[in-house]
Amino acid sequence: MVEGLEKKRKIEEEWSSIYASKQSLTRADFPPDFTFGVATAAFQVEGACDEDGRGPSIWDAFSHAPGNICDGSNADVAVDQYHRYKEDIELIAKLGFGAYRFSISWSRIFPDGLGTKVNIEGIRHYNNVINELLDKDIQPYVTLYHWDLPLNLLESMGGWVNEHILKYFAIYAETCFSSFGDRVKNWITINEPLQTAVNGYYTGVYAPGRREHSSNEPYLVAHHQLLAHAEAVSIYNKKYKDKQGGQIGLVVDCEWSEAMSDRLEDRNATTRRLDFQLGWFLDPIYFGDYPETMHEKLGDRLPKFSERHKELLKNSVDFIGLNHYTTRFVCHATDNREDNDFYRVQEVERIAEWEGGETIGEKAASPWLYMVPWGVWKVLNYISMRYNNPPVYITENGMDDEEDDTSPFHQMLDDKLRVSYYKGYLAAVHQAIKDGANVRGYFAWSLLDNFEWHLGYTKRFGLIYVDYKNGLTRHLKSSAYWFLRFFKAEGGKNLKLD
Ligand code: GBH
Repeated sequence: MVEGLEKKRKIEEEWSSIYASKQSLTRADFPPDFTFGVATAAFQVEGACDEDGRGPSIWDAFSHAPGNICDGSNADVAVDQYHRYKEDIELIAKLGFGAYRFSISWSRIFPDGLGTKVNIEGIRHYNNVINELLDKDIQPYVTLYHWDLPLNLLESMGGWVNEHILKYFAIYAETCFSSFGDRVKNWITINEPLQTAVNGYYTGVYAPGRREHSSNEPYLVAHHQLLAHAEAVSIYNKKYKDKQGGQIGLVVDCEWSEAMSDRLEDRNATTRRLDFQLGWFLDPIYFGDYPETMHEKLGDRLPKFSERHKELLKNSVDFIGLNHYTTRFVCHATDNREDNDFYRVQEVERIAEWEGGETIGEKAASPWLYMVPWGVWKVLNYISMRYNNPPVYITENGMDDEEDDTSPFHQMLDDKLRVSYYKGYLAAVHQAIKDGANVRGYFAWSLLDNFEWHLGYTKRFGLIYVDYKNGLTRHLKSSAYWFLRFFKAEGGKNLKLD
């Protein structure tokens, strides 16, 4: 038997007997105050790139530079949510979701990022969005930073590698709290700082596409994002929280890592892997420093926290937002086959496919995405165990289909694989709650097909299909109807289908 396969089959067997008992799961099986929402991010959906005083972001520059986006596209128009937000909110309401996670485009609020002059048009736009949501009884969950740094902050000072960015982020965050916090009760400072560090400054597949100083910049960029998060939270807690009565957290992304064998070195490698994803950001918040494993492997490359920073970071979240999509088996490896030094330094190898073709789960369209529902069950239990059961929202979960203009329309809308993904993953979340994990909410990624970063419009993550060839019209997929029924069983709201 090839290494790992026996273990995988054992886990699958255990999982399938749990799953068998959850076939008819509905919203009513989750706690009454559990939040169900859908998510997007400004750059991926808004478009209107130079309207109403918006300044350029690093993703505008990056996507316009030849070779960075695989289909040569950009997000100048994206799916035009800037103009169609009412229609989109209407759809969210119609499907029965009670929350919408979206992000604010920093350069709509401060076009050059510097925080000297607020762009009133930007404030007006998000006021409209927030008011429209509340009107429809949908709670806004607002991300302040989902990767679209004002371009000027990169060009004038190097963006996240420069400590001065903390000041500008603090001004921006406070402007949002004071402008919107009377109505927004759920704040997220930063989305997936790991990705900005690793893909922005290591592999270079995300903006700003840097690779040149990959032995230290990713760690600096992560460090400054953590501190910017903590400064923003401290402002919120001191000046706004009591008055406004909201909560604030950080969104991290984490695959589940399952040890390839019970050998100690594989188990240690798996811990290391989780430390380099999750512990990197959560250990400083809960324990006051980076994980020991990172210190061991990185030595001086890892920036240090001052005592003041440690204090600031400690317990700087009311909840953890978890973006989770997929899972890998992990083993110890010093002669790493991955062509990425980020994994070489960790001395881990990640496995999703075995010789002979067996995979860890069914494949989605993105090459990294395999459907492994039991992974979310395990990662939720891991977080609960390691960090003393903090409140967790799953802030993203979903899978993608390949854009295929040869498939008949009705086939693209009948996204059976996505339905089975959500059925499986929600059952696994349900099981984690049953085990005692403090899960408070769940957001599907994404409300609608959108600009999938370096993969352009070639991947479709939406519950709602966007017809790029016909005026960006929206069409519900089977998965959207599936959610509608999932809510309806409880006698949910806004159920009229037409
Ligand atoms: C999320 O990240 C993002 O928050 C969201 O904006 C995005 O649309 C969604 O994923 C779907 O991708 O191409 O091999 O370099 C999830 C974590 C990390 C998954 C980076 C994709 C790129 C791998 N992502 N990863 S690769």
